[in-house]
Amino acid sequence: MSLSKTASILLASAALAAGHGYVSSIDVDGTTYGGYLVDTYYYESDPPELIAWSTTATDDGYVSPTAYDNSSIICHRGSAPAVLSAPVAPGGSVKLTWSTWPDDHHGPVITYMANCNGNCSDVDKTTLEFFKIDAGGLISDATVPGTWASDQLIEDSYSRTVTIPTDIEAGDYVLRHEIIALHGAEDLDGAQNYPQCINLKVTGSGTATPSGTLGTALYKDTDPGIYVDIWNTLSTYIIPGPTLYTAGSTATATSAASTTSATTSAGTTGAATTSSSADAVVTTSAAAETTVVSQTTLATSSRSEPTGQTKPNHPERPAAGGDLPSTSDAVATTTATSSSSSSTTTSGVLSGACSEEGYWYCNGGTAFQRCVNGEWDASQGVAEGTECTSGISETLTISASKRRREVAHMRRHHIRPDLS
Ligand SMILES: [Cu+2]
Repeated sequence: MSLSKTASILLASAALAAGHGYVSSIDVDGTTYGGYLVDTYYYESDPPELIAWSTTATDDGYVSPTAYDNSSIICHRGSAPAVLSAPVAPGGSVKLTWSTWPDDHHGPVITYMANCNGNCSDVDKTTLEFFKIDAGGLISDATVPGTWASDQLIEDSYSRTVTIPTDIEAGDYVLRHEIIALHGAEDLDGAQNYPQCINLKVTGSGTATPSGTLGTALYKDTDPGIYVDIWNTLSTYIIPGPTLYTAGSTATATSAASTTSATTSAGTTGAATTSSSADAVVTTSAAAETTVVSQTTLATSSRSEPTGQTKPNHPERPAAGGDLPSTSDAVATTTATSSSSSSTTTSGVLSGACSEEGYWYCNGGTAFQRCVNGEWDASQGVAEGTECTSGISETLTISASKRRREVAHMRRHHIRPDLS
């Protein structure tokens, strides 16, 4: 690498350092623990023992969707297990407080747990299987780009409090907490993941063993909650990752394969049920979801990122005026409220078993379904003014109409905040 390029990267890193944040303290059932202060501890020869995992992300940077199949996505770049664990009772609370968070980095805040099946301090992170215990997404879209869980986190003094499921079995767990910034996510691979991990020792006499998903299988760059244009009004935002685990559900490691998504039965009934399931997704990912999706077989593209250690360029905003491919007004503008969907989803809807987990089915350009837990989920209409490319494929492609794209283009120029 040339000297000048090295210098410019160093400058970029320095400029960034103030921008983002990390989890700087954690309250577990009332006891406060220090976070891994990456901008301090990384440079110390003898950093303190913590419940928080270390990372090498001294740039306060993120993990790009191009590294979703890389171990960097598990607990951030260069992460290593924490030595300590915080005891917590089932039903207990964990409050994660970030050092700071930029208010223009809107997006969901998601928390998972994974059983270490032994001491977490020497666990192989690539074996951890995560189940989602908390998720906040789009809270209100009254004003583009919307009010997001990240905004709520800022409001709550840069913190979010999550509850440990009341029924999980005792043992050592990694808690994986993450903000996903979507301010550039209208471009493929424009989302930014900021994962953080801590160790917990769950006490009690629970018996549930939720099935989980490997960190490297949590997301795909084309997920509708990852590749999404928040600079257009969204009727629905689908929080990425496997389904929320709720205590008392029957989704255990042994039964997950035979359970089905709670929304599957809505598949043939058209608009009314479709929109209600979409609403459930907008608020939280909670109510209707009772199963844990096992996605360990998700296809991943054959990328060859070396280690994810290199910080990607920081495209906080795409270059102004650049013409975008027709698919970029995209995927997550999916909505069930389009007037056309009510009449078209009644025919051609797939139901029952499917074999290609995670694949999408576009029905006649106007509605789509996904293969979830081995079954086709409910049909949803595409947003007004858009259409999907018919057929079954790994990627759902939704093209915007000419008119819609012009509106989006204007927003890109005039409404975007100037981001650092
Ligand atoms: Cu940023």
